[in-house]
Amino acid sequence: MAQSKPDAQRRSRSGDAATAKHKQLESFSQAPENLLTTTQGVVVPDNHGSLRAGARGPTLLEDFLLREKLTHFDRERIPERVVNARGASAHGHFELYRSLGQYTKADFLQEAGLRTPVFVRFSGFSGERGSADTVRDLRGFAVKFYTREGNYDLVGASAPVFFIQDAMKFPDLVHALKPEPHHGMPQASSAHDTFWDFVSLMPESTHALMWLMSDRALPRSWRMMEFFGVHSFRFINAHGASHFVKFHWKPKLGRHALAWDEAQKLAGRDPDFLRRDLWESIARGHCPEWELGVQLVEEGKADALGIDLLDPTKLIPEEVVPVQAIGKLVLNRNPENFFAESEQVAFNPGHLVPGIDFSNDPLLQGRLFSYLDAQVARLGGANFHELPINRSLCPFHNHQRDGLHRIGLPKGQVSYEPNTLANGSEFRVDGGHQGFQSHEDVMDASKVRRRSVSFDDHYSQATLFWNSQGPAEKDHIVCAFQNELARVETPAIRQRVVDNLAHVDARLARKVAEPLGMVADAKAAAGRAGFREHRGKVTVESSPALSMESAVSPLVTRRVAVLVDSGVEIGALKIFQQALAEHQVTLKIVAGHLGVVSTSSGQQLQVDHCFLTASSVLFDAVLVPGGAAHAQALAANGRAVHFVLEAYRHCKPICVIGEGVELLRSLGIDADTPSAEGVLVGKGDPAGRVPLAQEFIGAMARHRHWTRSRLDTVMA
Ligand code: HDE
Repeated sequence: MAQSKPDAQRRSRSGDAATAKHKQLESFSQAPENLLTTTQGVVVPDNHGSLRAGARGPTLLEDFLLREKLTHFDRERIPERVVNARGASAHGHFELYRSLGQYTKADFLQEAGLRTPVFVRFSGFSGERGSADTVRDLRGFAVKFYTREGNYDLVGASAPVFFIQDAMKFPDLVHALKPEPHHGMPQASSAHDTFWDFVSLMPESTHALMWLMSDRALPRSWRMMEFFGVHSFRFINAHGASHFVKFHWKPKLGRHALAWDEAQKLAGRDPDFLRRDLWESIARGHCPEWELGVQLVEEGKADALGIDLLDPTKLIPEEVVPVQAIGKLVLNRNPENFFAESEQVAFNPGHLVPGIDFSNDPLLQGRLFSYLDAQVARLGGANFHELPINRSLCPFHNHQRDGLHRIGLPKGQVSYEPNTLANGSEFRVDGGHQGFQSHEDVMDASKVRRRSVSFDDHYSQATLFWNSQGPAEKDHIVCAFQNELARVETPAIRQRVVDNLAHVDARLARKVAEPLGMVADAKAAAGRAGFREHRGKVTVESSPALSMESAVSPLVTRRVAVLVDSGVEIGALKIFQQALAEHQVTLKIVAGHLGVVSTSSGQQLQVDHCFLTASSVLFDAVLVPGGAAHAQALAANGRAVHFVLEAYRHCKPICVIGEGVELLRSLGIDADTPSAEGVLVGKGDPAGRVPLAQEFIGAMARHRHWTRSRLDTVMA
């Protein structure tokens, strides 16, 4: 690449005297953009061929242009993250709604309206860097707040609970989940023997498994996901008083899932589906937003809750401790360089600011070691904090020095403390009351390698999650367990899982076991090591906040496919376009070919996508306008038929107008039966167009109509 102008200008300004050399550099900075140089700035005369002994002879070792290019290329890859390897990011800000001074002295949480710059990375837990976005997985949501007191990282996930209770088990969990070591399969999938072998022997994973098998693991968009801080942290106020705090990120666009069949097809159609969705929405100015919420528990009242706040397999039901919204996160700028920002960003739950502190959660405590260790290994040394994306925006000063890839230029003689040489008077830091003060926890305990008995309840919150799901969500969970276990080759592993499920809910276990040809036996699970009969205090029987089913939410950025062929009647289409534009919905015209199609009134309609590339899984809803010739042509087009059937099977809103109804009839879909919920038919008469468009908007606000029955009979 050519030397960038700002770099060259900076270099030219560094020499004070207006010497001949200075002039020469200035003129270099105006060199054409397409001038190619080596990394030393030497112009490359020809980038198409190496230096050879004769046009047909061997390449010469002295060709430093070739060697420099290949040497750099050979080192372009760095190790991917050992977990959460696949992800993408965005810049934005966090704006505080009201002062939290009562609870925490954190500077960025004091002043209502204060905006703190953030960088957020979304990720999938299990897949490698090149895996697909829409696989069934836990998702990561890591937020770096560039505060005035230093960087604060909130490194969270799409479930409020995790699979294990102690950091000691993390490598085992990850080894079991990742591709099996002998053949390196399967990629980005928990549906294999080693994963279920491990979790079936670790009943503490049951609650997190319920989340992984639920719709939460198949997001329609990262922008439509709820995220959590998982562990209990502490807020510490200016007087040293402590509250336990659990963090929640609530999406403004609501929480929505893909159908399982759709997620699998999308992994092939567009493996970048989620990162593309984020990128495109920000590029179009639809900036995703989340509210940050906190559940606060006074330190002295934690025991009365009956839920051990140090156990990361437990949540606090929102109905027991309400979530208070404290501010909003807005993502409004795409990164400029994927590697420099998304790949090199280094998150660490140990990046804290004064006023926020850890709890003794043994999983969190292990993370405090692991992240820094991982960054040093991945980013090649101790100076990764100097990379632009990791640098704090507030000034920092210490006496760390040297190391691989030192970028800064620390000046002066002094790199130790205390000293008098730096500015002539003594500089000493000892035991002051400024800066980060760890919460003064009273400790008087024996050194033990043992878990608290309060961690023994492995099932009651898995049952709470199950009880809180709607009927369709329960069906999806059952199907997910069936699907995963049907791929497990060892019958004894399948049996252990269904036996464990019998402790969550007898009906769930029975339904999962049926197609596997098994009978769930709760007593068998009870006899195994790791099983504990202990059930904690039941705080609530069901928590509506855990269900996503009844969510009605804004339509902003949803995508509608309009299927057309020659002779399409566009009177109604125009009304729909207007109505949907008010909700910032994107309409795309899909036809048998690109270019234009002729409408029934002889106009030319521009086509956005043809059936070769447009699949129903890339859209949220389908609209088929009227027009006799157009409807007949679509009904005879296998790809159009498949498009509608698939959208029906994935429970998406479908609206057909006028003769378009022929298409539905030919597919055997009767819009009048209750089972065809979300399928709308309009006559196409001018008076009915506006109400029909509104009805369609209402159906889209529901996102999916999961209650459609007998979906397995649909041929798509
Ligand atoms: Fe992580 N985790 N983790 N983790 N984690 C990493 O950090 C680790 C855990 C999470 O976008 C690694 O830089 C241990 C829980 C996210 O860059 C690594 C334990 C939660 C990301 C690591 C956990 C997370 C990571 C991989 C158990 C949900 C991606 C390379 C003690 C709250 C951050 C790296 C990004 C990444 C270790 C458990 C979330 C190896 C040892 C629980 C979102 O350091």
